[in-house]
Parts: sequence; C-alpha cells; structure tokens
Amino acid sequence: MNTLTSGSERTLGRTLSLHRRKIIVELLQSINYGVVLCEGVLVLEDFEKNGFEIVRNLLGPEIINQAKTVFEEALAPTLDQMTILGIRVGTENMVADINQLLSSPEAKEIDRDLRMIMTGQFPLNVRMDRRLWVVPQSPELQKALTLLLGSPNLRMHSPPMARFVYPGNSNAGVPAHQDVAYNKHLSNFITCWIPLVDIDFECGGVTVYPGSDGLQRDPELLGHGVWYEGIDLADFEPFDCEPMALGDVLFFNRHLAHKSMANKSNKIRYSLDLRFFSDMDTSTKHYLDMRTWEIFEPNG
Ligand SMILES: O=C(O)CCC(=O)C(=O)O
Repeated sequence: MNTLTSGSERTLGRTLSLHRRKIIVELLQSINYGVVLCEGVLVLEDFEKNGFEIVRNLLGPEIINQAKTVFEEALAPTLDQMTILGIRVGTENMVADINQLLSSPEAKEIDRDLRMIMTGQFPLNVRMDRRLWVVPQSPELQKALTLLLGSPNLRMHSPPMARFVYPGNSNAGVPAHQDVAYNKHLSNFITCWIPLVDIDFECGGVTVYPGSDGLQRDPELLGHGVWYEGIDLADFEPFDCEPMALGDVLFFNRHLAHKSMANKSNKIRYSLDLRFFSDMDTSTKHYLDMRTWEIFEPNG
C-alpha cells in the first residue's frame, strides 16, 4: 500500500532544509568559496526540484583513475583464475560459464573471494582500500555535499559500495528501489553514484524515477528481505542518467526510486555508490568521519 505525502509536508520539509542550506551558503560566502559556490547553488536548485542531479565534471581524472585502479587490480588476477576454471573470460560466454559453474557442485570448492567476484561483488578488503578515500577527500565533492546536507561536518557510510558489471551480466542489476529501505541505520543521507567508465545507453548506468521521492512506503514492507515488494512506479516516467562522463556525479535523495540499467556494451562497468550524511544526522553503523579521517565504530 503506497501513499503520497501531502504537499504541505513535502513543502515544509524542503523549506526547512532550504533555510538550513541558506545559512550554510552564507557561511561559505563569508569564507570566500567563490566560483565553487555557484556550482553548489546549481546543485541545490535541481536537487531540490527533482530529487536528483547530475553534476558534470565534479571529480578530476586523477581521482577517477585512482579509484578505478583499485578495482582493476582486484579483478586482474581473478581473470586468470577463472580461465583456469574453464570460464571463457572476455567472450560473450563468460557470464553463462560463470553461472553454470556457480550452480554446479564444484562451486563450494572455489575460493570465497573469487566466488564473490564471480557473482559481481567486490570482497570487503577491496571496498575498504584507503586509496578509495580519494573520492570523499575531493574538496569539490565536499562542497556540494556541504550545501546539500547543511553542514560541513561530513560522514561517509563505511564500507563504501563498489560495483562492477560484466557485459551481459543481467544478474548484477538492481531492481527499482529506494535507498532509504536498505539504510535504516541512517537518519538522513544522500547517495552519490560515481561511474568509473564513460556511461552511455549501451553501457547503462542508473535509471531514476523523478517524483518518486514523494512516495512513502508501508513500513511493514521495509522488514522484508531483499527489495521493496510491490514497488509501483507506473505513474512515474523513468529517466536514464546517461550519458555520464568520467568525473560526473549523480546525487540523489534517499527516497528517490532508481534501478540499474543493463550493461549491453563490451566493457566492464565500474561504479561507486557512496552514502553521505552529516553531524546533524545519526548512524548506528560504521562510518568514516571526514574531519578526522577515522572510522567510527558503533559501540567501539
Ligand atoms: O550501480 C547500480 O547498478 C545501481 C546503484 C544503486 O542501486 C544504488 O546506488 O543504490
């Protein structure tokens, strides 16, 4: 059962947050944020209106390259390991071969990390690689987040989420969902989806449903296992976030429904999806404090 929030609730929430952000804008002006402030104001306007915004060219090539290197280094040895296991790596049969092997009795003898990679997930040690912190360390990203979250004291949920989608791996796609459902430990946050390859229609990316952030879900459904059951987006027009170039960042709010696009290209799609919040919000799980660059451990 889906209900819409009333217009006044929505407006009130947004007005309050705009007021909060106005204070931050004034604060940033007073310490001379200059040109970047203009970009930040643009971020605010579209994000407020649509629940998402693609900010072009926010991250420099050195940041993207460093993050991508971490993932390429993790995948490189596994390609040889998979070849040894009989998978036709780099061909159109690769995903079918992986699926066949993983559903065979031999699957449990395969190294756990390799199995994870074969199912399209990076093991924890890869996601915890500190070289990935180059992304939250970006002053440009921090300025945009400060404006969106209303505080310069930023935090990033840890470990960060990193994905790769082999060409034709339809199993790696995420169906339509709202991030709020899977991050109940956070009182508020913003997701940044950051591609590490050029995104076009072939390679896919993320589809968002503008306006869906007004949907309130029946809390009963939040208790279920994997995706929101019965998410009904029939009234919403999907918007494919493509093209996206290296350095572009997609910001979206925690209520905005979105899903993965298929990777129909012949390249691996690498991306990061990071969840940021501030000292005005709360978390009951690990996070990276972006002032001290220490991991906060709940009950630690
Ligand atoms: O990268 C993807 O394919 C999906 C990303 C996503 O669903 C998310 O960031 O919540």
